Amino acid sequence: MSISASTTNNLDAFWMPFTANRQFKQAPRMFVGAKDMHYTTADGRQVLDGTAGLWCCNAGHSRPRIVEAVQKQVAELDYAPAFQMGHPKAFELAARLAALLPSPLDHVFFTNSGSESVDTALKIALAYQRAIGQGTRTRLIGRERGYHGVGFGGISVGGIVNNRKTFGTMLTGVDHMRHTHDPSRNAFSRGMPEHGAEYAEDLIRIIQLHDPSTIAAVIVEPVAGSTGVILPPKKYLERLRAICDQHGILLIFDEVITGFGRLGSPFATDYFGVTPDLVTTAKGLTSGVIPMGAVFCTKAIYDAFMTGPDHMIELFHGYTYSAHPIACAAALATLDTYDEEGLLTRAADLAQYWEDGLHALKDCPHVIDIRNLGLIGAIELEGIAGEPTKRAFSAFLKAYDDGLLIRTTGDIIALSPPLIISKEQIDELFDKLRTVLNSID
Ligand code: PXG
Repeated sequence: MSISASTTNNLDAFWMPFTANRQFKQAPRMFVGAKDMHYTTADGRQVLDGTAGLWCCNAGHSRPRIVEAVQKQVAELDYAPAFQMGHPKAFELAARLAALLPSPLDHVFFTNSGSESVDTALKIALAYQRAIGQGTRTRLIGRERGYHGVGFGGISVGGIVNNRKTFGTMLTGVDHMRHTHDPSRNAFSRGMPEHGAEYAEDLIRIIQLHDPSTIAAVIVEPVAGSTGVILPPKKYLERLRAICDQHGILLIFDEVITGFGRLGSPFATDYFGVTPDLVTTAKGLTSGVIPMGAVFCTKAIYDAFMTGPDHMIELFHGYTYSAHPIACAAALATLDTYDEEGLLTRAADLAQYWEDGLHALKDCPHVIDIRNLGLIGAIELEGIAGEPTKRAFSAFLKAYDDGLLIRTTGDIIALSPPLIISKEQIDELFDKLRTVLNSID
């Protein structure tokens, strides 16, 4: 494909999300194709995908089964009303997903993104507490440095300063636990950090401040991604679960990035052996091909709503595109691909190899911490004095020039390749990254 066919000479109109628009428009980076582990750039280069797009293309790119399913579905049933009507694939997908999650997480509410999944889970939590006669429980608790998407619900419980500070007061009645990042004790940990289970006790402080009777739910990412990869200390999530149980508080795991095989188990709830009351997902559900999200809840939560006259709507919530037929077809074909290729557990087989390759970068210039779990990696660089984010962004630009896609947030490089990556490609990824780290200022 020629550059002129795939780019435009007017880049002005598109206000790009989470992007340095002026910098980008001076030197655009355009992808025009993707296959398996690689993107193709507008100038015809192959770029190794070190980030599964944005943590979403877990099955790799343009996988035949998914492509075919989407093509077929759009010609067969393009859209069906989501309210008071159904279509078979929505029920088939919900049943397959419910079987994939550990019991009792056996009901599914469909959305179109991680942000919508978060809003949905928070609303279900509030409405559930009211439905069981606990209507005083209106507070929502998140965590510092948490990322739960960009809706007002998500930024309210989220804890990333730049995502919040310009958007007013957001939801009221929200509080935040402290984050679990502790480089003084845990730097260069391999896998889960040893120290910090006691940070869960911060929830007790918040409960004592507000009284448990005012708190509906706690939401955390089991592994925090967007903030630059923060892993849960050993025993931390178990302790959060126990505190929530003790005080009648619902626990929500935001599995938008950990869901669908990222850690080597289908979900983080399997990996950590801690079962929340609600799970939010998106991204890997369709391997990024069609926007879709899903919220899982326990039977107890679902059943609490199934009261009153049969003809009454039980939950006044939903989206025009909830369980969109094309998204359902993409998700079903994605689950087939995951099954056929064992992708939901493949990261477990690669995790040690990945960890060894990643931690071998410890001696590169500027590296102050390395973190990993499953097929997630993070390399924290020392920021340039007075110019935060600049060093990591230089690494991003250099990596792109060298044929590797990485993500950066602050001065942290985050890696989350498609789950189909080979050992040779893991070697290639870290070789390229070593060259990048050795060449930036
Ligand atoms: N929750 C979590 C835990 C996420 O990671 C969302 C919610 C929101 O999802 P949507 O689909 O509304 O974007 C996310 C999204 C990155 C990066 O590079 C991470 C996300 C999105 C874009 C980039 O860290 N996570």
